[in-house]
Amino acid sequence: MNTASIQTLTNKPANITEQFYADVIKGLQSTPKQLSSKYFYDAVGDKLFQDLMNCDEYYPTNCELEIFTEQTAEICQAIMGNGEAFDLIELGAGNAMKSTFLLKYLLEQNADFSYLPIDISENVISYLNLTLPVSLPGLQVTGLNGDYFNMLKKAASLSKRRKVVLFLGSNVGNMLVGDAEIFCKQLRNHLSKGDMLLVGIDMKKNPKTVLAAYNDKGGITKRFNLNLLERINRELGADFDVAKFEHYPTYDPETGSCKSYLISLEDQQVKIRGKETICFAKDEHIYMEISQKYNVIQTNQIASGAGFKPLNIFFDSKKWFIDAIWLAE
Ligand code: AVI
Repeated sequence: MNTASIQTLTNKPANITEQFYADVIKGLQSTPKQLSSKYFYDAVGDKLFQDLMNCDEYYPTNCELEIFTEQTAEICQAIMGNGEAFDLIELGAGNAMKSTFLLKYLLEQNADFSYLPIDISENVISYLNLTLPVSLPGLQVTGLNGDYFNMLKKAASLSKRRKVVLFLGSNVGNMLVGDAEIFCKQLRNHLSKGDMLLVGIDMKKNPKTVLAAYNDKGGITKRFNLNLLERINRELGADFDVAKFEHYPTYDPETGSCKSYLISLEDQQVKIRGKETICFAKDEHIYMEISQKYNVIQTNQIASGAGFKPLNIFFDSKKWFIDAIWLAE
């Protein structure tokens, strides 16, 4: 039996907690107040996001899963190109549930490739290192623990093979449109001509469907947002009373912008590390997250603007979600 080759390369910023503290203070001292959704994902947040992906209203995961299970061969043919060896790099790999369908098919086809999952969470990379050898014997895995662009540089230094980057799950939607454009340009700058990006993007659709996904009846999204306040309590010694904040999701069908806020239910003060005092007025909001929705024309424009040629688009059966393949020009 083949065994997977595993390697983990760590590049953790020296003081993650201090960066978290600085970002939180800066965000809560801004007008309007804001917190970065990248901090949603501690151990509790990871678990809540898993629950969210399994809840009825949160459709993006199932839509993308349908694309990956129903169109595996077509996607793999597109990324294999002329059969030249390649590195399959996944940004924010998580549990690699969707990419596992591709990995399995590529192994069955004897494709010459390595899998390099990149994740900011050391837990995630350890989890992949533990589970992938069991589920996919023979897979060459090099887990890269760190931020996307530093780890892409690392990947480029490890091999000169063609790169195929996966950026799934509509993570690009968690950026403002302008930031997504800049991000795609930066991504292109870390790639070479002929490399590919396979990107999952959530489409504009009936506004009620979108809003329900970010306002599930079981209250998981609410807890997911409030968990960031609890994380600030846990890790930065703050005294948020989460019962005094309400989850408020919005969706604007004109712009495709779906935003989540927490609303202060009363005038209140919160202390962080016993030294910073943040004052909230009743009904004041904290901007928590954007989950931007697009149409195909917009996504093609982002691709061309960033130096990619849109090659293929794979839709789910409802046409609610796409996985697009862009070729670096
Ligand atoms: C990770 N990201 C694509 C999710 C989304 O849909 O924006 C995060 C999320 N936030 C609330 N629900 C899910």
